Amino acid sequence: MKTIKTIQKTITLLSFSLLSVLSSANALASQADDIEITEPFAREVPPGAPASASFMTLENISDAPIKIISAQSAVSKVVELHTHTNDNGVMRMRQIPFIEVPANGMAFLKPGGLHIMLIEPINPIKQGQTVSVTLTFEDGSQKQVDMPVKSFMSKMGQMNGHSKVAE
Ligand SMILES: [Cu+2]
Repeated sequence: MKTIKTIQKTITLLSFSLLSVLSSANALASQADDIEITEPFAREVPPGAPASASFMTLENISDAPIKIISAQSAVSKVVELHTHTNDNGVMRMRQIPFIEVPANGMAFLKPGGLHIMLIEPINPIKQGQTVSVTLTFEDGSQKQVDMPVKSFMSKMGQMNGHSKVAE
């Protein structure tokens, strides 16, 4: 009898600790839940253009940094995370392995800076359309971002001499 009681006690203790593990796991939001996105937009590109890009402001409401490790979209064959670097006065862009949003901070994806590159658009990306880009975070959680397509060719034209900057 004594042995059975001990076993029962052990099982009770085990289930309690299992419950507390489960509930603490539930209390942790996914990284996708901790990221708030404002002002997303994609860039209009003419038919036949090799690539477009999408931009947005990301806010991390958690107290740990969060990384976007990849992005997907049905509008283009390849989607890459990019940044721009100033190479002796020449702006160049390059692929990066992740985009980090600092703890309780923000990341700004904007022309000339960080952006999500939409390479080889399957159809022309035109002003007035809505484009969806899905972000994948380090913990595997995902967030779909629906964004309007905006044209800012005229703005680019005003950037004399720098209008060759490709996004
Ligand atoms: Cu790029």
